[in-house]
Amino acid sequence: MSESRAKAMRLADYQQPDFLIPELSLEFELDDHQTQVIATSKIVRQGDHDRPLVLHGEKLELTEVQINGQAVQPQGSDTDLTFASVPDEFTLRIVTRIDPANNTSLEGLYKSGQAFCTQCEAEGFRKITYFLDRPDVMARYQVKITADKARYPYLLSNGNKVDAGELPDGRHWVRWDDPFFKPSYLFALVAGDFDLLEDEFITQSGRKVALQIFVDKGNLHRAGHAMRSLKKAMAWDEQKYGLEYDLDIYMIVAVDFFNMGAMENKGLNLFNSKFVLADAAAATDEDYFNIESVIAHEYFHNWTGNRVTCRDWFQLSLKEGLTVFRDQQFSADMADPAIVRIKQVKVMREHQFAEDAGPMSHPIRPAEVMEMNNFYSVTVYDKGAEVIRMLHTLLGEQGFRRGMDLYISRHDGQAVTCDDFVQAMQDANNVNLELFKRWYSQSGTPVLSVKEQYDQQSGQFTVALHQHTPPTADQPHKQALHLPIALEVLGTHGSKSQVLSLTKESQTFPLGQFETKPQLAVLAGFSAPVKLDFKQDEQGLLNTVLYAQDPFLRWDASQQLISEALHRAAEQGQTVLSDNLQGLFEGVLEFAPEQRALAAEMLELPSFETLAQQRQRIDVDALLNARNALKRLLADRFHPQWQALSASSSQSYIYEADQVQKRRLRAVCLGYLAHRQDQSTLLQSAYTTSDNMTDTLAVLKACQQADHPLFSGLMQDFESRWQADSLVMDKWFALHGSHQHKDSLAKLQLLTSHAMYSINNPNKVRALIGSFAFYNTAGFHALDGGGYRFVTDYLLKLDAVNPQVASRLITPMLGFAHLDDRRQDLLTQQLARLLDNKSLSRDLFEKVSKALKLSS
Ligand code: B3K
Ligand code: ZN
Repeated sequence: MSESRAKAMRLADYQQPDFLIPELSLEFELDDHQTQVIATSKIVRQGDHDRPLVLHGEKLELTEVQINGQAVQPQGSDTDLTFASVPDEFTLRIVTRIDPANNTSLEGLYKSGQAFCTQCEAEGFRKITYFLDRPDVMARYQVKITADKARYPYLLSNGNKVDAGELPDGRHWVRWDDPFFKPSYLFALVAGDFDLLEDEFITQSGRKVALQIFVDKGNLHRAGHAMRSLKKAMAWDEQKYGLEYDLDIYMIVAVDFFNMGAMENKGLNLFNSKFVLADAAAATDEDYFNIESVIAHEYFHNWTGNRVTCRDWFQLSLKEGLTVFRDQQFSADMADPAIVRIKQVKVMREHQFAEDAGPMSHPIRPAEVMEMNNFYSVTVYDKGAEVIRMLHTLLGEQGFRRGMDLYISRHDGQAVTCDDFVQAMQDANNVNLELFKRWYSQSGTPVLSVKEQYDQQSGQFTVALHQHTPPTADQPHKQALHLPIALEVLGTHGSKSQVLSLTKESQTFPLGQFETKPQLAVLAGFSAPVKLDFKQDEQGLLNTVLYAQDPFLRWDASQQLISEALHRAAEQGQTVLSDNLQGLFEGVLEFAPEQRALAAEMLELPSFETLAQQRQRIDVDALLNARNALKRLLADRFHPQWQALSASSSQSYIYEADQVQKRRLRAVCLGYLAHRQDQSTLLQSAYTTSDNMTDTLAVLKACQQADHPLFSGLMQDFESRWQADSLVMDKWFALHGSHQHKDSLAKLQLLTSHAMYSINNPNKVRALIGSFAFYNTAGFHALDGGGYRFVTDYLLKLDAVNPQVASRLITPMLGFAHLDDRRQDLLTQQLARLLDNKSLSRDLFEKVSKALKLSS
């Protein structure tokens, strides 16, 4: 990689664009290897300067350039095109050729199966034509697409279809006009042959919007849930935020080759088919949930992202943090809010805390970026959403809405910054959020220490809070943050909830007078993204589990109790079922039939990844052993209860709350039962009688995790049944990838040549290799270094095909400070091998170089 490509961009260096491009006309003549793009734009100099015009462009073959109709010869490089001197206002015509069929990076214009499609965020538009490919340059787009009519009956782009025609040679063309100014990252084009699901939505002001979902031929019956989700999201945004859809048509296209979940292009969303297609036989409850949430997320971007967009990519959390928060609110309204919250907190603890603790640690508004695609991170998205949630907690529901209204009305049609957002919240509520803004520039996970004090004589109960953020790879010094701390005080006469506002390093708060020392439970609803350091005895935690009002607090207390027991067992090399732990499971099992969903969450042991984030150093083998041993002990001790609660229901599958809760609890129970040798009949029959993917997968997962002898037979049966279904086979690949078994690496090797596997398809790579690296703890961290070596070998191949996917897959190799010296050495050696590769992508280079610096 050349030196220039390794340079980082800094937020502090931001400058307004020297030129604007208010109008752009694009003409595409589609061809697998020789697509011609004619871009005609109106360019206007900004301000009084004579600087050159420098357009971005990558992997383009330039065939013609004209300024105001006159041919010119700009200076080209690998990454840009420079026009030394240009008029103040002019028309630029650029003709380029591109090769979509060989574009395996899935960025720019590429082919997914037989269809043409695009992905431009963040900086992919420059692979389509030379342009000012930055979000603060917004244009009105007119697009004409020409292609063979038989192979590509649908030719789609943003906005409204305004004209169409046929050519004598079997080709046809369509013209699209998007009336809204937009940055280039929101441009989209699709051409292909699809099945089409159509519906409509009447907005609150009475406008009719045509809704269209395009799916691969034969998949129409799987698009209904996505359509229902879209309509729910449209109605919810009107009701919750008064935000109405603005175009006459909203299109969604599902494709099989996609780097991420989905993309919010104006009026023409592109989706990974995994987040569109669902039917009972092939999709799980979790798939149904995710589809609803991703469809909503992309829809919500129409206002938070598209109408009000980002000034520069450092501000990505402006749209992503806010839109994740909005989709979280939506999901909480559609399902059980406590369960939805628990799911989000697990993501924070398993993945975001790990990112903060590793070499890629960055604030939600990064200060320095080498490859923007590396910053579509759990920090920018999920911690970004936590920051918005804290604002919501501090301002209250109505205050937050006032802030949103002002933000939207003040900035509609603009490209703005995170500061603009906080300013709107501040102005609408007459509060000072200066200190709060630190969340945008400070990385790291704060540790909140809690000390309670009870004065026997006066009955006064107080709490002393102290915050401390340990240094991170990117920032050695940290400052105090503004933290909303929601807590519950459980006295003999019920419980009292309140939110404390911690603005200093240490503060003491009086909590009232009590006859006897009450029970304190801190961080209700996970009111701030922090680690909690609150030494409580097991009896106190048990009380919280049983008596707190907030279901999140109850779950969290159960997880703390179990986590501590597991760490103790790992340290002592011996796992026992203590009285308190038994008491916990007895208590939860008692209310499990009434509160199924919450009980299921409590009965499940904390994941290895969550446990790993709770200690500075972990012993991988000891912790894994302790977790498995506890599972076996619990399997035996509560055997009759697991059996009773795992009885299957006779209802046929529908995706609705009551059924979802039953299936979830049943899956947890099967997970324990599979650890006993006498349950083969029950497991086999649960597999055979299942009429839906949720129950089927529950059996497979249970057998996989317990390494049950039934596993391989069931997997063979599953494969023969589903071998033609690409999305279902991803589940099968993932089960193999994460199967902790002595032969797992050999199996993995074999599966990379399976007929349904392809290194070019990100879903396959994530399913097989991703689930090995992220979740096959024993295999990935094997002490002979085989797991690390395998992933590194694979990354070297994958990086040449698709750097974005490679860069996501490397995550588990980066944060190793908490591993033992031997594993740290092994990982360092493999990272050094990657760095030795001179053609390593900028994506991987940024991560690997940071990781190696950290460890030295
Ligand atoms: N905005 C897109 C993500 C684009 C990723 C670019 N590497 C999806 C979303 O967050 O809605
Ligand atoms: Zn998004």
